Amino acid sequence: DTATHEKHAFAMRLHPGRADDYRRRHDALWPELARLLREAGVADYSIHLDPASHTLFAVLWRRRDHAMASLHDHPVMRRWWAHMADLMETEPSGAPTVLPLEPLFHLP
Ligand code: RM4
Repeated sequence: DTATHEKHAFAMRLHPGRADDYRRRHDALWPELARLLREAGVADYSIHLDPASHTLFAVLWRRRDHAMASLHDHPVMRRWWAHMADLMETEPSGAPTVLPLEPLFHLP
């Protein structure tokens, strides 16, 4: 419910030709990463690909008091990002490049 949760969307970039690998690795998402994300307040998380631009659109719900910022330094998150780094555009920190998305419309 929107009193306690908010929707959050952002984009990332996939390397061309890596969609199958990206899907396969997420089909086998580590249970400890799923647990970490849920414990940080994340739920109902999906990632969609625009195959023309190789842009990944991530949409999730999170608790308004979520702890997503703390994920950055978590060893499981860092290991997952290292595991994904050959597929995605990443920052020197190892985190995937995040392109902010501006919400412009919402039909409740
Ligand atoms: C993505 C990327 C994101 C992570 C998801 C589960 O490929 O690594 O940071 O939240 O996987």
